Amino acid sequence: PQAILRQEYVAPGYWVDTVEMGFDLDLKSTLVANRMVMRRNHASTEKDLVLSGESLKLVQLRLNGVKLKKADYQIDGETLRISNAPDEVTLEITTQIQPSKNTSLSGLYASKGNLITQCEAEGFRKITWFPDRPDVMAKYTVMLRADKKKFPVLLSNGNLIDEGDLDDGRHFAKWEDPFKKPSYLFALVAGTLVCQEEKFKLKSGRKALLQVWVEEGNLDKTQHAMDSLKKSIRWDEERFGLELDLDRFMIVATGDFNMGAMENKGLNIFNTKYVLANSSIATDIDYAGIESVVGHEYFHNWTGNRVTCRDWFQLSLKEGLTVFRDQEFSADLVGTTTGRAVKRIEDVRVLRQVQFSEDAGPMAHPVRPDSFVEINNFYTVTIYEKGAEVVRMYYTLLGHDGFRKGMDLYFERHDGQAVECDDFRAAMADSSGRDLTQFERWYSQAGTPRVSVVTAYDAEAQTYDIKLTQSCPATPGQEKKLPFHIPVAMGLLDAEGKDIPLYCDDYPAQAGATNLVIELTAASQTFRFNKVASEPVPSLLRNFSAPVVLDIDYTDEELGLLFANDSDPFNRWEAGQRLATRRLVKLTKVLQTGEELSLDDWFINALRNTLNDESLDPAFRELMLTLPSEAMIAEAFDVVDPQAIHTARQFVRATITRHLKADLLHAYETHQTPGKYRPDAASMAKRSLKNLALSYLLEWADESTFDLAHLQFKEAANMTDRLAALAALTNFNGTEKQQKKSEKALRRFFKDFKKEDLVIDKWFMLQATAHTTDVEKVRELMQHPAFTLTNPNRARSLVFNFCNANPSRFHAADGSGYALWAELVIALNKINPQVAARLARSLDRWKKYPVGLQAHMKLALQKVAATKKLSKDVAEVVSKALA
Ligand code: BAL
Ligand code: ZN
Repeated sequence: PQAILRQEYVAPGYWVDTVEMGFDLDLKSTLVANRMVMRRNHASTEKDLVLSGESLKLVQLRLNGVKLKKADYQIDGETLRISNAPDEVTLEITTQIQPSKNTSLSGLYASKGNLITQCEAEGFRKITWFPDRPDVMAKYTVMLRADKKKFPVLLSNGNLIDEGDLDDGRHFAKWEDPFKKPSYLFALVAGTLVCQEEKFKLKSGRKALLQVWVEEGNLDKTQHAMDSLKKSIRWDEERFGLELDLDRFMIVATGDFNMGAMENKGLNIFNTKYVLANSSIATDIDYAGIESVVGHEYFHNWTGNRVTCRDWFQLSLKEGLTVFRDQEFSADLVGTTTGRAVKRIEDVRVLRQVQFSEDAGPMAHPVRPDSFVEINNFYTVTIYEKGAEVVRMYYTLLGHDGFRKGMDLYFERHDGQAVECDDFRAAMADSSGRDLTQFERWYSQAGTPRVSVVTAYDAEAQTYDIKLTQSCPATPGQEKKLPFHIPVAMGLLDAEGKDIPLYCDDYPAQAGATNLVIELTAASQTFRFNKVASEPVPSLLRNFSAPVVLDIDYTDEELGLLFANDSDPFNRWEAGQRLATRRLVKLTKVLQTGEELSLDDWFINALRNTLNDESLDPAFRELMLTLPSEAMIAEAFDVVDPQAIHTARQFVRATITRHLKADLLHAYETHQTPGKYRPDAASMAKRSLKNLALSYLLEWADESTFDLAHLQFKEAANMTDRLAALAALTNFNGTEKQQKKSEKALRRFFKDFKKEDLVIDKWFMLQATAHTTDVEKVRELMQHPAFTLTNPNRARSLVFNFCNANPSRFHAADGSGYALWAELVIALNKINPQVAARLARSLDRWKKYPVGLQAHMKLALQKVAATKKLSKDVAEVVSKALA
């Protein structure tokens, strides 16, 4: 398939001022009438009127009132072209579509008898012929007509301006969106739904109607989403001075959704996973996820909707910025310093594990890509999470107020426009008076930069030099990289672990500060610190101030000092991760030579001290005690041995438990949360430490710990505790009798929650990620009546989790995991190309494995590549992997 290039952007030949749509809705066949008032864009080199369409039956086409004959236009694949059209055009198009046959979940599709749309990025063209590109912004009026019994609720963007009954049991609703928008923000929902609603007073005094729409029977699960929405509205007013611009804001939940949620103007459509919660079905992690996704979609109303992207290469303009905003929202809601750090650590873990890996593989691309075959493949962790890191670096460089000034200027300049990443950077530069020219490389160069550190202390002169040298590995299409502008937040610790005042030659204005942001802009730079009385321990990249790998040779003692004392909680955690990784890597290598494994007491004692340090937030202690994941450990190797990594990590976990059993039991017992379930930060923190302790306790098994988990499973008053106990039981390597009990618990869980799709997803997920689950077991689970590939959540719960989160089983030596993967990618390709392409990415890093596994993986990739009727989504992923 043809790649689309950023450099070949051409402005649209015609603008669309207004769109009037009429829908005669039906699951099997929906008629769509679309009347567009268009005018020539004299500034464009494109002289034709060009529309996009996909899977549409064209019923009629009229231009300025005259019906067009076949000879008056050309259809070539997905493009409809009218040459020699006048400057002012009213185009009327009627199309027929078949929602119930649309399994791609893009465009207009059916979900449990309801009709739902998903138009980002290019789904609107599956509804009508349209200049379906984000720089064409128009005002929409939408008339929805449908059978009143089957579709009692009819929703679209903006305000409801009319509704009523029609003949034959049908009814209508007319919606008008007062804001012009790109077609990807169009939405409609029709069906049987109920809502929780509330009037909410905005800062200006205006009242907005807030609604959360769900299937009948789910109204007891909407309160948290509603609360999150109100918090989001308040936060954007307070932090960024941005108010909701609509009189009505709706959220609709559907169980059939490709993504997490979608920010359609005034009518957000969500995956049920990010709406439905109550204590019996949702875990603390679900509660936090809902809060952040509700925030994310709401924040898009300004960063994405009011100011949108000129083209899809600029996707990170809205996504990176909005992720940064939702991260800050969640952090502000917790409020405390360690609470913020916990959130930061969780975000960085995802970045490192998933984005760094993407950046090192065949799909590596810059935050602003230069080409794509299928834009849906570019809703990536690079665009989102690395994009958010890029925005965070402005924040670090310009400070809280400086960043806000930049945001204000961005909206002042670009409200109502479709713009580029460069425009955002210009707003940040112009508002602060800073030269951010070099900063552009964060958008144009792919790959994770490495910063290496060499230090030199001169006791006589009392100077301390930190030499930073940056490099960035080659990525597909980019051999050589130029230096990045890297903010390095840092401090220096004395022998007691206290921050010392900093006197850096390059930053005289900040003399005496204990925390400084030094800026690395050259390939190599030395920063001199004066008045340093004794050799310090450097704490660099505090709060993870840039998305880079920091290569620094610490001794265990230095890491121990940082782990116990660093005033920056992120770097405290980081020191612990370095200590653990060092040991895990060594043990993995020892395993490969067949020598005996051992773990030093010094490390175990450092963990013991942290576990028992009651002055520390339990959520922070949970993070400090959690070992790097198997995927993270794999990143430390050129050639990955998933089995050895798994065994090494299990050995460390079991050894920690053997030594810290009493401490873990104490933590377990003293962090209970009796009484009513509360999803507040303090209670969540307790549960996280308690359940971590439980999972450790079951690593060094005996009757009492098994019974502890079993009792927790049976008596849990909330899903967080129930699922944690069930996970511990499922992974427990015990006697036959105990295993029978664990299996019974799994069956019980299924029976108790069989009506709750989101809980059944968890049931599949637990088994998909269990150490005991091999390929055969996954095949068996796929035969379960509750399993289906057509529902993305269900497919992800079993298949994606097995392929991506159970490495030691997925990478079975006989290649059976890859054979299963190929079958499933091919099966999903027919059903839902977007979801198939996501699964296809599980083999991205195949060249990192031993040659024996590589051979199996290559065969599996080739099998997928050779499949007939391969979607361009999957074709792009596997062809890049094989390149
Ligand atoms: N725009 C797609 C879903 C999201 O990022 O909010
Ligand atoms: Zn987004």
